[in-house]
Amino acid sequence: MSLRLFPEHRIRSSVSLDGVWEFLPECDRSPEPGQLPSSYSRRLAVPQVWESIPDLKAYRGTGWYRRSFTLERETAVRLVFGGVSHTATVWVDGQEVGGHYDAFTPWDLVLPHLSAGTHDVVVRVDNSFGDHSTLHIPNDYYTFGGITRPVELQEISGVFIDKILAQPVSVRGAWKLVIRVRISNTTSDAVTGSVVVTAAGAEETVEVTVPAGEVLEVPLTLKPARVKPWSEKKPHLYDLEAFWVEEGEVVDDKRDRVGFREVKVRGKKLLLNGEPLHLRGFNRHEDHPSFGYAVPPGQMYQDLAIFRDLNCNFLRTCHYPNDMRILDLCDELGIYVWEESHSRQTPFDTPRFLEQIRTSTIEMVENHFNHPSIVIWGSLNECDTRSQEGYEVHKEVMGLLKELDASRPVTYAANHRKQDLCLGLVDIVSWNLYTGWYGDPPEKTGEVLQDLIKWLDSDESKGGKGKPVIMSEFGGGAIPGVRSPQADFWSEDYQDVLLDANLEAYLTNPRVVGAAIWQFCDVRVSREKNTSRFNSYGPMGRPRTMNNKGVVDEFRRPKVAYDTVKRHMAKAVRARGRV
Ligand code: ADA
Repeated sequence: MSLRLFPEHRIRSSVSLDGVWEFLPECDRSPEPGQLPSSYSRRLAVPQVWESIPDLKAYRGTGWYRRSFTLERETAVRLVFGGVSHTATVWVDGQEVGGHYDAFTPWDLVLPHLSAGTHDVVVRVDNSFGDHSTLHIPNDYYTFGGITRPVELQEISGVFIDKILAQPVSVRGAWKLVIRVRISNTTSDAVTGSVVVTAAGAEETVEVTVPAGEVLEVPLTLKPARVKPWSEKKPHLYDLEAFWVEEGEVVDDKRDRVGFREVKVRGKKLLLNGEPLHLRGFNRHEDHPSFGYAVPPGQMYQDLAIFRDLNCNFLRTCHYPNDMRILDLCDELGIYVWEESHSRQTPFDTPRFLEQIRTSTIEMVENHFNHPSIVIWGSLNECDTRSQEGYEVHKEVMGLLKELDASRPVTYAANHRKQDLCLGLVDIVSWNLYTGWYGDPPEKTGEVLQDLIKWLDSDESKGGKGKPVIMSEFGGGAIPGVRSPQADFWSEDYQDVLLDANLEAYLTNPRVVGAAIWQFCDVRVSREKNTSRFNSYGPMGRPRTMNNKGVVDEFRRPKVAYDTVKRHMAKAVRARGRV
């Protein structure tokens, strides 16, 4: 298994460190203070969550992982972690070499000189709550523990290609790729070489000198003769390859994939390649009873096959950046994605919040930039949009998203309706409305929406006048198997009534360009209550300590509302089309 659904390197040696590692949860035994474990009590799969082990189902604390690897020659190496939940510290051969916070973005460690022979890597993982963690908090999804996404060991040359960022731009019907290649020089000398980039039959070469110990960003533009655009109906992908050449020898490479498409907001519409988009789908947590959020690709594929069976084309990655492999699948299958950095009703008044939300946001955009399926960036789900302090944080994070990527519209999912002070900061207004669940009966859905749209368009001062609107969350709880002829709360029958009314109103309103049901599947939630003043989460409103608002249960078994969703989505496809 690797970090992507395709090999990212032909030249660079890259091996998977997935498999069974030695494991020591501190509920078994703690190492001596300041020492690495002298022995390990268990073994655990990577990637996996430790909650998959029967006596660790609710373990919240620290776990130590260890394995060795062998190098045939002295070389620089790069350890790449797809995701560790939620705080990692890494030692190689007993030396601390780095770490990372937050489960949902990839990160890497570069070790400039390792000798030939066998080396030892130890990873301490912590999924506890506390001041050290402002994004992973008691919440309406579970914070699992473990090395939860793939790990790769790469042998790199002294100078290597760190990233390729490629933005497709259409100019009078022709396409170009505006590219930035980041070359990292880990040596103590300046190095001169050539960057060669190819895609869709076009090629460009630039000669550069990378200063010692620095990362150089090399801009270049490719102008392919002819390409087929990317869209839901025709998701054409092209290989993008970058090579680093020194004295005529290709010493490093990096591959990605691109799709030629442009996303724009024009008035009240969201356009893909100039055509109006209508987004229809779900909020999907990365969660499964057997894997936690270490969901394997086969399960990702089943989930998207269910989206397709339900005539859906839209995935909101609530509430954090997703595994790059599901984004690869969305690229291949033509599923549109709203990806967001990690936050849900997150208090802003904690010491490390801004630092941690900035890192989650930067790492999301810089690692997922090239995915054509991502059409919207988001963050700050249901955070404080009613105070000046909250406005300042929204201004910073929405501004950061725009600074990192001016090519995609930005938004946040809001729940403060007419008290929202931040709508001027976004390109798309997104509302989480739970008509039929948190207030008002289902039959009031259309009325509540019309009243909000009227308020929004009433004057510029609201900040959202004339902007596209997405219904980013709506739905209700249904405990699997609970039936009720009178459609009582928590029955599958009531969820069916509620979604029928919500979908009828939201999918047919021309002012609404997208609708994401809350939520795809039932998911595990925290046992702990959140006691901050900005997050109202508590497990007592969550039967089974699950969020039961899925249209399928946690094992992806359909509930009664499944066929109602399918019918409404099919009607929307007929009425509003597909791009
Ligand atoms: C909010 C929140 C979701 C989920 C939902 C619910 O809209 O954004 O994460 O908690 O409520 O199920 O109540």
